[in-house]
Amino acid sequence: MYTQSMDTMAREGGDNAPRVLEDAALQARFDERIDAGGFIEAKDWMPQDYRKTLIRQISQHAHSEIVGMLPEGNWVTRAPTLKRKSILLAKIQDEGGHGLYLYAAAETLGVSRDELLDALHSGKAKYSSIFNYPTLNWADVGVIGWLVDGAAIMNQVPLCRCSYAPYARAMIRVCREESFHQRQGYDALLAMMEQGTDAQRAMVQDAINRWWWPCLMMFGPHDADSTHSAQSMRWGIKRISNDDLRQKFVDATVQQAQVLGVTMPDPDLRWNEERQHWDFGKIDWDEFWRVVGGDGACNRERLAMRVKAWDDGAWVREAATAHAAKQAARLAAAQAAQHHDTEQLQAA
Ligand code: FAQ
Repeated sequence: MYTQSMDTMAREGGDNAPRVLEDAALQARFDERIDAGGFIEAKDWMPQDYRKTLIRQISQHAHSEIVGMLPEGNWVTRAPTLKRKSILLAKIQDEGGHGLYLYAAAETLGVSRDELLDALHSGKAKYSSIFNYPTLNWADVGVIGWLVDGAAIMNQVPLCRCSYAPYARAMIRVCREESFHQRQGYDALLAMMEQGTDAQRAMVQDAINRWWWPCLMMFGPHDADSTHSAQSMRWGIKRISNDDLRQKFVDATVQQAQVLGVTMPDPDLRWNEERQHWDFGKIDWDEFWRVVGGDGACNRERLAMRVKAWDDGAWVREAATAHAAKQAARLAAAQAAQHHDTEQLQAA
């Protein structure tokens, strides 16, 4: 309080010089730490734009995790065996947990979970475009594990070295779990390809044909069209660019597709000896922006489901708040009684 009133007096008097000098010193210390590849903790000073960028990215990521539970949730009651059902349940539960770690990481930046969820429910906040596509058959669940979790890991491993330490720490745990998710997806597809019928093999190929391009879109627009990349890379929030991550994903995935015995729906996909990378075709960015803008196949359904889950859970939040208030009242009464006893003892 005292410091704040001193600040106000300085500004009212028009002498802002000490504050400006102090901010410049803090900024210099922040820049030095970032340039040295160091980490920023929640209590450290940080520029407002750095804080804003992190809140935006971490909350979009958190929303993606919990909206991402919905496409697979669609298949829990129809999983082909008990084993696959329990694996799927555990995976979906993990995604919910990732959302919680990420909301908690965003909260360390001074924003409340209610504000973040309100932005999601009102349609203001973005979440990953990939979760606005439908899951039409069981192979879609395997493909989500293999390709969607695969793309997520490719993007998230560098985030374990993000300059904002609470986000980086959350990502370490998330990546460990995502790598299990990817393997279970690949395993489910391998079972269909190696032990399945022709119809089941056709289902796998059909699912890959529908998910391949949307997965490439997950990495975001080309570097040249990416609003935030340059600054986020300078701040060490993003360590590898959208296009480089997309290329790494294609290079890793094409080989896995060959082992699986499937093809990618891209006539331009071919090995480039000179680049030592796989070349691939043009991404339909009109489709990407249409889906990001809210007009994908499932945008409305996904948002309606999240809002319903929030409304249905109101009684749990109300019960927990009432319980916490009762506990606090009991504690206050006990402390008051103890205080009263002490006073009486002292008076005696
Ligand atoms: N979808 O300037 P950039 C998962 C937006 S988790 C929707 O390049 P940035 C786990 C972007 O927000 C998947 N919007 O942006 C799982 C920005 O709009 P804004 C999520 C997108 O932030 C698996 C605008 O375009 N992962 O899958 C998308 O530097 C299975 C301009 O773009 C993360 O969130 C998109 N795909 O780079 C769960 C990882 N791409 O905010 C269940 C963390 C871009 O200005 C089942 N996030 N936009 O209005 C990131 O790494 C980055 O935020 C990027 C985008 C790379 C996604």
